[in-house]
This record gives sequence, C-alpha cells and structure tokens, in this order.
Amino acid sequence: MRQSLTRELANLVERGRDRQLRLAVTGLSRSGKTAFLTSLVNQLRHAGLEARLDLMPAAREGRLLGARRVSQPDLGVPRFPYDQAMEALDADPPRWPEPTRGISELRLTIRYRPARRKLLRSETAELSLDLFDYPGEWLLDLPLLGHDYLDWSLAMLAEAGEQRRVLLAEWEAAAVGLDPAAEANEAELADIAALYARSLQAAREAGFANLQPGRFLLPGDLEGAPVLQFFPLPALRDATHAELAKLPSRSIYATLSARFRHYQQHIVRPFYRDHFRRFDRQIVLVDVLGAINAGPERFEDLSRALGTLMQSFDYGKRSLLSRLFSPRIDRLAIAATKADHVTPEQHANLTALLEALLAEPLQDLRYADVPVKALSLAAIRATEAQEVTHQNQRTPALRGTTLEGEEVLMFPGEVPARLPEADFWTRQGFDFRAFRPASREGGALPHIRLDAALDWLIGDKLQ
Ligand SMILES: Nc1nc2c(ncn2[C@@H]2O[C@H](COP(=O)(O)OP(=O)(O)OP(=O)(O)O)[C@@H](O)[C@H]2O)c(=O)[nH]1
Ligand SMILES: [Mg+2]
Repeated sequence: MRQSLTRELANLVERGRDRQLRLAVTGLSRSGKTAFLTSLVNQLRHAGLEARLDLMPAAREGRLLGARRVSQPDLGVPRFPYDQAMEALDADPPRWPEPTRGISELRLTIRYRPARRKLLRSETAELSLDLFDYPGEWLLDLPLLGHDYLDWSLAMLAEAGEQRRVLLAEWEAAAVGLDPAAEANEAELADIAALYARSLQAAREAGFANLQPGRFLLPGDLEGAPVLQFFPLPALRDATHAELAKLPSRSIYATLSARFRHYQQHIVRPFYRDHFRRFDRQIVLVDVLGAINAGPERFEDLSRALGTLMQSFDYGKRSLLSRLFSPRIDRLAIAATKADHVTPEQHANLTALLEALLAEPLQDLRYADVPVKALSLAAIRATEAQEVTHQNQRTPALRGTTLEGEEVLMFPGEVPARLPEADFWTRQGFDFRAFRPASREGGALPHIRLDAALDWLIGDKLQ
C-alpha cells in the first residue's frame, strides 16, 4: 500500500513537471496496433541515428537524442512484447508479429534537447512515456454500461444483418425456446453461452467488427467463468420491465440479468476506471482497406463499430463517459493503417475516406474541443512505390512480396475519397493484398508518416 502510494506520488510529481505522458494505442482486432507500437518504439530507439523522422521537428532539428526502455510502473499489466515482435520482423524470411490479446504496457525514457534556450546550451531533458496497447473491442462495451439487460438484449437482437444472422443461426436455434420465467439450468446456459461466444468469434473471423460483449472475443483468464455466460434472450422481444421484475431470482431471466450486471461492474467499469481514465493521449487505428476488401456489409458494420467505439472519446458534459468517469485524454489521432497497401497518390483519398467513415464522431469531438488529427500511415512499410511505363503512360505501382513469398509488381486499385456507393462494390476494381514485411539490414523499420503521428501525439512535450 505504502509503496503504491509513493509510486502514485512520484508519478504525480513527474506529471506536474510535464515530464510524463501516457499514450494509448487501440483499434479493432488486426488493425495494426502491435505493428504501430513496435515501430514507434523502434523509431524512438533509433532516433538521432538511422530513424527517418523528418515530419517530427524535434528529430529534424537534431534535438531528439534517443530512448531507453525502463521498467514499467504498473506491475500488474503485461509487458508489451517488443522483443518478440522485432524477432519476427528480423527473421529470415521476415514475419509479422503474432496477434496479441488484452492490454500491455511499455515505458520509455526519451532524451531530448529542449528547443527553448532557457536552459544551459548543453542541458538535456527527459520525458517518461508510458505506452499502452489494448483491444478496441473493449471500447465497444461502453454503451453496455448505459443499458440494462432487457435493453441490451433488444439492441443486440435488432442489430444483426443478413450475413450476421447466418452466423448466429445455431445459437438462435438453441436460445429461441428459452422461457425467461423458467428455472435456470446452469449447464444449459453455459452451453448456449458457448454457442453465442462461438458465433461472435466466427463473425469476427468473417470480418465483422461490431460485436458485443467485447470480452467474449478475448476472454483471457475469464474463459469458462459464469460472468461470460450470458447472451441476449430472444423471448424478451415481447417482454416489459414490469413483468420481468416479478420473476424469481432463480429464473433464466434473473440469472442472465445478474451476470450481465456483474460483467458491467467487474469487467467493463474497471477497465475505464483503472486504465482508460488515466490515458493522456490516444491513437485509434483503423484498417480501412481491409474493410473495403471485405465488402459492403462488413464495411457498414465497421462504420457502426467505429461509431460505438468513438463514444469513448465523447467528452460532452452529458455523455455516459463523462458522467461515469472523468477521462482526461487531451489529444487524439485516428489513423488509417497499412497505407503501403496502396500507391502513394491514393493516400490522400485514404485519409478522406477515414474522415468520411468517422464523420459524426469527428464532428462531436471537434464540437467538444478535443484536438483530433486524421491521417493515413504505414507503421511498417512492406512495399516500394514505383512507376511503370505502360503504353507510353507512366502509372504508379507497388513492388512487394506476398505473404506466400511471391514477388509482385502491381497496381492494387483506387481508394474512394467518399463512402462507397452501391456501384463501387459491383465494379470491384481493387485488390488490397497483404505483403510480407521487407528484409532489412538492421537499422530502423521503414514507415510512412509514423513520424507525423508521433509528432502530433508527443511533439509538444519535446519543445
Ligand atoms: N503492409 C503492412 N501491413 C501491416 C502494417 N501493420 C499491420 N499490418 C498487417 O496487419 C496485420 C495485423 O497487424 P497487428 O499489428 O498484429 O494488428 P493488431 O491490431 O495488433 O492485431 P491483434 O493483436 O490481433 O488485435 C499484420 O500481421 C500485417 O499483416 C503495415 O504498416 N503495413
Ligand atoms: Mg496486437
């Protein structure tokens, strides 16, 4: 207790001196979080040497001296697997880092020379940067705090589109006959909950993003625990709060409802209270190109998921978030990742499409006066941009190695600058393929505009 109090105090003092910053990276599954953080750490460690960070004034001016990993303050949070990620990227042939689950953290101490010459010429300063990686799926659970079990069930039942329905069929067949008033049978509920969790996982594998409860997808140590054994109850479609309130505590309705409340109180709230509330800066990564590849229903679904996810950054006075916690993120970036999957002249469209996808949440954020920047980037650039001459015309192209190891030279297609309309999907003039990371001879990882993101997120602290 005393030790953690001392640590808190030390943190407070450092923060007061403007020398500590907590930066969080999130995004839905496979959006590029691990690649982003790995590259960010790699660039900072190589700053002043091989790293190319021209869009970052502190680096351009030669004031960024480098960064060192130090032990993290929160001993209960797993360490971000930087070494494992670098090992994969340095392998022969290079591999992408493994998927990660849950939250992880890494602390860096950055050394820099302040721009202001108040200090002696030779003096250097340090910024302690805490980096966090956590699944965006966890943010999809925020609205669940504003619902009771009945409302939540109805919202979930109303949501599924045609292709989602197919994936839910097995669960629905098992759940549809459950009578809310009947006595709960533990084993039966566990089986049906497992079917529900499996359908969410199948939906995710099929490219859907708007999936609740988020923790069912990444259960970690909670696998098999009753707190993860609830699901929407189809029979509630015609129920009212008044009738349900009279049901005995051992009924199916009361049992599922109690588990739902437990999930709210013991899973969703602690994340916001113990972690989210303490982040200073946040970047949200979005795999826009992947969603286009997956087709219209998935793209729509991503759009809805992002709308939900961004509610966690809605600081309006009456927002659910502000009422429950007092978050303090004072600067936000949203980035379309894997920009190296398209040719450079498409990058502006990619950013425009991201802005279109997030139009509403962006408006709310700007209204609430939260500084936010949208950009497209490649944390780890895997392709080379080239020009080829075809029928006397120079056209842009990409050179890279596919995941299967085949060298290709291709034009992956155009990115629409606005939300795609129906005819876009039927034309199918695109193929945003995945590439294997490029082999390197040591040095910093190649990237596109990671330095711009970094400058927006921490540059003001390196003045
Ligand atoms: N070409 C290219 N591919 C990338 C880049 N970043 C990520 N990818 C691809 O996207 C995949 C997912 O990236 P990760 O960084 O593991 O994504 P994540 O969000 O951490 O994924 P989870 O941990 O599974 O949630 C990688 O395996 C790569 O195939 C990038 O900058 N360029
Ligand atoms: Mg990851």
